[in-house]
Amino acid sequence: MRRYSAFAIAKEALRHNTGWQKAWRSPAPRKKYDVVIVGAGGHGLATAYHLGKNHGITNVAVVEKGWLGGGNTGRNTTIIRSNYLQDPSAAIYEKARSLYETMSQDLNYNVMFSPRGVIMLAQTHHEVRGYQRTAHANALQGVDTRWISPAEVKKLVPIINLDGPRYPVLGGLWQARGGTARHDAVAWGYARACSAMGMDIIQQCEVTGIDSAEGKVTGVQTTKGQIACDKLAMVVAGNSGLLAEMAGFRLPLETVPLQALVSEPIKPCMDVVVMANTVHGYMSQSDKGEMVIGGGTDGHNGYTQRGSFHHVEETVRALVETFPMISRLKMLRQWGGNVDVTGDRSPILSKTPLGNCFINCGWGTGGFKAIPGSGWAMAELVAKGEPGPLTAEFGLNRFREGRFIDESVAAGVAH
Ligand code: FAD
Ligand code: PYC
Repeated sequence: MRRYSAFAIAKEALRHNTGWQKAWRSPAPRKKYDVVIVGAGGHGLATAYHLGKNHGITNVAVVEKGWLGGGNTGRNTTIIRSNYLQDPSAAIYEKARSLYETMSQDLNYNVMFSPRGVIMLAQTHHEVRGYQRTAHANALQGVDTRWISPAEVKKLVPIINLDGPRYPVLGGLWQARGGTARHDAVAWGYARACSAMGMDIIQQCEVTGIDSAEGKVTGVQTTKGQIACDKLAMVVAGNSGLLAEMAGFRLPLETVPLQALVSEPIKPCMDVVVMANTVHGYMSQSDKGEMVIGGGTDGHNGYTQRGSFHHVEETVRALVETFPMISRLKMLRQWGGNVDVTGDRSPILSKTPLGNCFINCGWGTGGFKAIPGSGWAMAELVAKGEPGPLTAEFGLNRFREGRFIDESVAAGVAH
């Protein structure tokens, strides 16, 4: 792989950009791989990357039914934070956040990580107590967050209205090192690095069946033919239930639409991310100037990668009290994804009833921020066949044993 650098840009400028290579190869599938990963979203690609980088396993195929990053990874609102309540969550999300800090250098690809800070507003007394508790938990976990007063909120977000008649701002949970990153670039950067390690990323290749014998996976049936493998990792977010059904087991999650929208671009007016969870809305400003806005999940199951229009209206209506200026903005575009939500709002990184088959899912409305940590942890699980420190608590068995990791508040987005 040719490195991207200032020198490479200058050299290409002199020869009219004729020397750039494709960022990744698009090979036909081989007959067999050591590991097949289903799903070329951020989590699948990060798993492949860390299999190669941390464990030296490069005979890997990442099989994608559409185009890489075309699932939730390319549809999310890119908020990165690690201010969760429970210790296992703080560990994996903080690992991820710290990996985001060096991701552009590690991948030699600019993922535009912008640690601009994230505030979760407290707009009820219940939320004040909840976020103060999270701040204490985070202090013990080594996660850098703190409770801030309404005056500090106003200083960070001059456009905010603190004195809404229904939901005044009573303070907030502030994570200065949280922020955003360019979602497509995360997928593209991993894809390029995986391809350079010799891995095959096979797009337009849907897995339609799973072959097994004597309790073990032997391969997958795809729209590009049968592919044999020694190990299989399912990393398909909102399609996890469908893949599990092909493999003959069930998952404790449901798939629901989650939508977002952007306004027309305006001048810079807000340089932090604000989440207003009581009213189910959140907002940041993109580098292009659009206000990026999202809300809670739609109230029905769905696989269509779009949501219902009334939800857009409800989200904007909820935010207008706290951000009156958005009443003057036009919506530029709106889209939806399918998120996989578990009962305790925590992910599943787990062995499955099939011996050499592993699953990574259940990130729900909040998995973009987790991509590098999840890839790191999932690679360890697949390579060693047993959970490591970051995945130990996130197994499927927790639902049978009642060891839930309740993150219904820290998940941030209502579902
Ligand atoms: P995906 O990116 O969905 O990748 C799974 C891939 O599997 C897809 O590309 C799909 O095509 C492929 N696939 C499925 N079935 C098959 C098959 N049979 N064969 C082959 N391939 C298959 N998280 C945050 O942390 N911060 C946010 O601000 C945030 N905002 C969000 C806003 C919206 C509107 C949405 C929808 C989500 C948001 N999320 C956010 C959640 C986040 O996007 C997801 O948790 C994360 O992207 C999941 O990544 P993934 O790689 O697991 O899944
Ligand atoms: O998990 O922080 C999050 C989030 C914000 C918007 C959607 N998910």
